[in-house]
Amino acid sequence: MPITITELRLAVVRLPLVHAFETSSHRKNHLDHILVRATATDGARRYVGWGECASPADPFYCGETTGTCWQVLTGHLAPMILGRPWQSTAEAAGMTAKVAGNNFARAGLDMACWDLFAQSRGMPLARLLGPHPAERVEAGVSLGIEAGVDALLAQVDRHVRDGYRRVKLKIRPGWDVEPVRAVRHAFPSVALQVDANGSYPPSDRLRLAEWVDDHDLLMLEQPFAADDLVAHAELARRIATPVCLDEAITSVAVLRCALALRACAIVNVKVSRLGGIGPAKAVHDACRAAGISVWCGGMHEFGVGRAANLAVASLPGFTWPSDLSGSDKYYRADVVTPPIRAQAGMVAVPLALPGIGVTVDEAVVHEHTRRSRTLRAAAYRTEAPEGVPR
Ligand code: OSB
Ligand code: MG
Repeated sequence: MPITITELRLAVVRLPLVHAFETSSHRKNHLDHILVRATATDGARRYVGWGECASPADPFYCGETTGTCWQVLTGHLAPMILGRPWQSTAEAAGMTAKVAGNNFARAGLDMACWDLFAQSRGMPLARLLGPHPAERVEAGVSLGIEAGVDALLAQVDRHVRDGYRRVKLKIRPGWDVEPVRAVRHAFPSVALQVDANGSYPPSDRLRLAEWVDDHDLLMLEQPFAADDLVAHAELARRIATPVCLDEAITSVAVLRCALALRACAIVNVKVSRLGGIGPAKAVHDACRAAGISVWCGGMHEFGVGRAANLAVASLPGFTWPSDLSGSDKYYRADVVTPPIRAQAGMVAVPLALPGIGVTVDEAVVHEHTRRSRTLRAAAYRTEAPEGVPR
């Protein structure tokens, strides 16, 4: 029976970070993500599905921000889907297909649709995606830029002691070979990789080629700007360390360009960056067909987005360790129960419940909500006013 979304409740939820996170472009002490709560019916039963827009607040990772996601969700995506029945997640995605770009905004709604659909089928999301989901995914930590090498070594030490076996370091010009050498020296057996978030100019490729191969790195992620596939291809020819693309891969079509140019050997699959679970699975499938390995990246998701990431990461092409950590690496209190935790460097895929497989604690959501709005199908023009519920 078709599913119709009757109400969408959007909330900007702020969670403080346990430890400030700095990348090549910005430093953060808290994150504002938009939670999407979709109420739907299939005629017989009522469902509540959840999604998360994990957009950074500032347009440094990509062009989107929390503000643009809010605008696009409330002004465009929500009106396109509210009150209109759909039979499949592809049909639901098709309803908003004429919106160009805005993948983070789209991902929040797409995730909620997959949650609703999986619940209506009585299936955990991971099982809906593939017949043989992995029961657990290899975890990993992504460590930000620290004030100095000693502070970074302390962070690596803490997480290795917690059981994480794979560590990703953020690098940028001026913070690269020295911290990487120090971490490799202190942790000779840790699986190590680096992520530059596009911070190197293409003219730095000879300098990069001089040091990257000397530290037994699993991969070098996105050294150059998102749209500079040629620079990545030229570097990939010069170094033995595999080049991985993150920001660059925004669709299956761009992935095909990257593969045609041999710009990468590995792809970081992110549900948020790709615009949802459907496109993330499509990129996984295309990589698998092309013999390219993938792994699951993240955007510091709260429990909702993290659960969806875990379901996607249970697909068979995810062969490298992920950026999925226990939520306690980021947040003191998360918005879902049971809390997502890493054990001995692995995170369990939620497989016990239908849908995304975690329960949202609405009291916690409410407590941390900065702004909210409810949009309804039947009375769209008389939607609830915007406000902070308190
Ligand atoms: O480039 O992978 C990235 C976080 C925010 C923005 C970009 C990135 C990241 C991470 C963190 O590396 C991954 C995570 O722990 O969720
Ligand atoms: Mg990255």
